[in-house]
Amino acid sequence: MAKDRIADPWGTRTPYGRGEQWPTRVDTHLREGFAAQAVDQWVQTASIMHSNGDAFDVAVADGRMVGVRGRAADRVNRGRLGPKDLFGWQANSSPDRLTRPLVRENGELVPADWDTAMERIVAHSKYLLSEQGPSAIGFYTSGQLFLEEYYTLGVIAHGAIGTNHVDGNTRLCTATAAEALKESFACDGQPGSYADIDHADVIALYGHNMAETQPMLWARVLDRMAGDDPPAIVCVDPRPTKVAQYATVHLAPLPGTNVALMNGLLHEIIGNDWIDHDYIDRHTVGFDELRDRVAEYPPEKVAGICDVPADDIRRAARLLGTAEALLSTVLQGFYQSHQATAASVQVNNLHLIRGMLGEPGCGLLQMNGQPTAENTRECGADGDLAGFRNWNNDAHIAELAQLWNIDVNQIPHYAPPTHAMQMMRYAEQGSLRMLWISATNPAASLPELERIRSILSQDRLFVVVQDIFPTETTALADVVLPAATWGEKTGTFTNVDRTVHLSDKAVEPPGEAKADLDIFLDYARRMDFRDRDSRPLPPWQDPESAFEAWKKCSAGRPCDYTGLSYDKLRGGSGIQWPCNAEHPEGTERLYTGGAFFAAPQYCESFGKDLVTGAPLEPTAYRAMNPAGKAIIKAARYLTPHESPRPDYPFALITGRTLYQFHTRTKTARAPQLDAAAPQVWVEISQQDADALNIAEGDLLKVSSPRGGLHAKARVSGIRPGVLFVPFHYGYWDAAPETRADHDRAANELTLTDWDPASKQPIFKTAAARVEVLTKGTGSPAPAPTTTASGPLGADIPATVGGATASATETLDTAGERP
Ligand SMILES: Nc1nc2c(c(=O)[nH]1)N[C@H]1C(S)=C(S)[C@@H](COP(=O)(O)OP(=O)(O)OC[C@H]3O[C@@H](n4cnc5c(=O)[nH]c(N)nc54)[C@H](O)[C@@H]3O)O[C@H]1N2
Ligand SMILES: Nc1nc2c(c(=O)[nH]1)N[C@H]1C(S)=C(S)[C@@H](COP(=O)(O)OP(=O)(O)OC[C@H]3O[C@@H](n4cnc5c(=O)[nH]c(N)nc54)[C@H](O)[C@@H]3O)O[C@H]1N2
Ligand SMILES: [Mo]
Repeated sequence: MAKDRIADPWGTRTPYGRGEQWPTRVDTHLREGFAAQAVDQWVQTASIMHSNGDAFDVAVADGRMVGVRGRAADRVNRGRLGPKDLFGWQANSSPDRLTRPLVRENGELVPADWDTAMERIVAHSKYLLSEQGPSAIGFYTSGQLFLEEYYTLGVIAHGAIGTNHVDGNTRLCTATAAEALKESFACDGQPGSYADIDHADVIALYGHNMAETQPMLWARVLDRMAGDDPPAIVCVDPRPTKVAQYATVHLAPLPGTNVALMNGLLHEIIGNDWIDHDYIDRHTVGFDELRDRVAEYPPEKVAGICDVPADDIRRAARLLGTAEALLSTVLQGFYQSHQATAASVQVNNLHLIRGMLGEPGCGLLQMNGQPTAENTRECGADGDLAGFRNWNNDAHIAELAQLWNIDVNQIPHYAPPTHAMQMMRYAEQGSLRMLWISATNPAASLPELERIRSILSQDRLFVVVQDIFPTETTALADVVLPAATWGEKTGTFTNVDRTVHLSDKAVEPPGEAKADLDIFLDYARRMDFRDRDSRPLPPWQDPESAFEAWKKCSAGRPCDYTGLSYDKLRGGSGIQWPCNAEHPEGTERLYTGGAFFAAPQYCESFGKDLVTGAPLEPTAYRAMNPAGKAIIKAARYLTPHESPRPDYPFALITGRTLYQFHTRTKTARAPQLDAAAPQVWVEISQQDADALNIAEGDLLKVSSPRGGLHAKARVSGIRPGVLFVPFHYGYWDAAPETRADHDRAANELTLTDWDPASKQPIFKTAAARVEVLTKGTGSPAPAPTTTASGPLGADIPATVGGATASATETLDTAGERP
């Protein structure tokens, strides 16, 4: 059957009952007028526009992409595709791709050949290494490249150059997921499985708008809701998301109060003795401190802090406390909010005290956001070392030195790796002199853009930007390198629930664009990096040899890939790590039976103080947790650093809409997606709109102490006192004469502040005000009606896609019900 998948992003229901298998539904979209018989080849891949890992095949005809079809055999999506995957691939063949390197001459970026561009980078690197040493050079990468590329970059940066300044935009994204896992389990790595949705009787989503950001995972939840014995849903979000609309209990706390809320829930769960004493005794340390801490947070007190009814807290706690199989997911409403790590750790605590880990339905998903964020972390291309190795454990550094065949002192491990916000600070102060940015657009996505623009445009900072399109950031570069992307190169990546997918090359890249892997390797060869035996470093030359090298690095570590190969990943489903001789078909859940990766000599991290971020010393960790159990860490609620006040009376939050991806370099180039949400807007509650005489569609100025933007008002069901602005809209697609106005991007408003433990910037807690610029613009806000931004007024035309947004759905007849 055919369906307008802009109008209905989630598609047709395939209901199933608790403990049953999720039926398949194969979604296909081909270019308008194109017949499936005319497809030459279907090439295997997975989604690159969210962390879910939805698997599909790209249709190729005459050497061009012409459509997509979900892979029924895959454990993640069983054939389903969301709107970004159905339509987003069109961006690849957009005529304005970067096809030649650019270098800055007399202030202007001009086309150059690869030799010229690369030799500039090499000359600059050599000069800085001899004048100042490795710490003059920094790398800022992504959560959207492939595993092979991160591992290569990590070896070049940590091993060959020896700089500690390596991070990914994962710092903005899932640094808190990683840190929360390290605090509780002393190691990164997602405990849960998506199949836990099939078994859970309660599903709790904390600051996670799954309906819009992992729509096919949400389709799985919707299918459970439509089947026998549906789960209860707990939603914690200040906005009326689709998740909230389906929730049994929706808690809408004031932004930045998550720790208070979590402590209130834990207060009830412990107070009612809904806890597993035996599990706590056998498998955890630190419970007493938690019990004493949360005793200070009775529901009435928490209700006052969060502005949530005390009875709702009790109802939610009862659901969480009495669930037989509880699945929890956590995302940016926690990770990018005040006290990010402390709040996320409380969700881990809830699972630990209820003994709900490692069994069907008892899932804990500290979600990733980006498609390959997991790989940035495990390969050591962010502020971590390859294979979840511990920078504070000399034996782990020695292992890496041996793997890479270099001197142990070449690998920086005198301090925790530098985080992205600190790298920007070093660049601002002048000690960082070269920044190589790959597959991220910081001049739109980092907080406080006026500051970021001034840092990146300094003369003394040499900026290399490796992208596929011209962006706000390429505009500030000294050298721009045109990359080949997903579909034009081969590699692997790993989703939230540790499922590894292979993505094969389907078509040739445009012009002279080169795969990121080839660019990094070309740099290494031109720099003539060598190991101890004078062999080229890194020694591999293509994706598969890089993957084979990574397998060796991962051997014996929690993220063990040794049982995987390109061949094994071709044809069937993705496979979950660890995959090795012991678990040849992968591992569904971690931590079954309370077996953790937390032993002092094995663990990735000794943890940090949640308030100051100070790393724990190895001896202190050993004393606290000699047997390698899970660690229960309590936290006190602290007031946000920037709270609403008379001149900025609103709490400002920023985030996503279903149809757009990040800074829109891809989704703005897919007509169906662009049209569904073409411009920025601001969501405001009816109560606040009435008080300020604001109506739907009025043009507002939204300001914070850092800057302002212009956006039409969407009067929505958002809780009073809170404004929401999507962060997708920057300047690259604005009319050239208006680009310098800097009046569209949410990050003009956000502040330079980060969580003490994870160092993740705080995009979701700031103060703001609104003024009316134009009353009655004659049209509503350009916000979707199908999502959290749905209007309160009934007379607003619904978001639809029309004929070009049609996809076919082939239902598994066994799964179809009357
Ligand atoms: N359509 C789409 N999907 C995507 C992406 C995309 O750009 N577009 N990006 C991908 C990436 S990289 C990521 S990281 C994920 C992000 O996925 P999500 O985290 O689901 O998305 P966000 O919209 O950033 O934030 C989620 C919710 O947090 C709520 N929130 C804000 N402040 C608070 C708070 O203080 N407390 C609580 N409890 N909630 C709060 C917001 O109202 C919002 O609904 O999505 C991935 N999927
Ligand atoms: N205010 C606010 N700001 C936020 C957030 C928020 O919720 N609110 N969320 C944060 C989060 S979670 C994230 S993940 C970040 C995302 O922030 P960014 O990473 O800056 O966003 P993208 O638009 O995904 O940028 C990726 C860039 O890589 C390019 N690219 C795509 N594929 C390839 C490739 O294969 N090779 C190369 N070399 N380049 C490629 C794209 O064209 C694009 O320019 O934003 C963060 N910023
Ligand atoms: Mo993200």
